[in-house]
Amino acid sequence: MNKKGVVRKSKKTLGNKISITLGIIVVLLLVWAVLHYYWQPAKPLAEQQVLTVDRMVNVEIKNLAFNPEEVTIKAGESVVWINNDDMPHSIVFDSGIELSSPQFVKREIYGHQFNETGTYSYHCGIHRYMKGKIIVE
Ligand SMILES: [Cu+2]
Repeated sequence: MNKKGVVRKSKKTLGNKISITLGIIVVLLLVWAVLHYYWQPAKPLAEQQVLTVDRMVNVEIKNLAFNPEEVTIKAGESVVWINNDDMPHSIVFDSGIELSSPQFVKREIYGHQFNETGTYSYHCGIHRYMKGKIIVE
């Protein structure tokens, strides 16, 4: 009787330990899932490209539009977008290559140096109807 009792008790304790361990694992997984979903570290803008100030053309983003919408520059020159809207925007080339900026908010800027000639159509990655064009001669 006694032995059976001891065995039963230890089984119960083992079961409790397993449940607690599983509980902790489930909680940790949930915490990880939430963090993984919400925590996306933004790449520092400065790290992406170093620009020269020989010639920079500014494009203001205001009222969900790029102004000026079309800009002509020479190869090697840069375009700097200045967000003056109360919402985030981004710069994404229509071609899907070469340029895809992170989202940047009011009073933040994003710059890109254009070294290759060509016509670069772009849009905002968030508001796809916002369109602009950079012509590099
Ligand atoms: Cu936008």
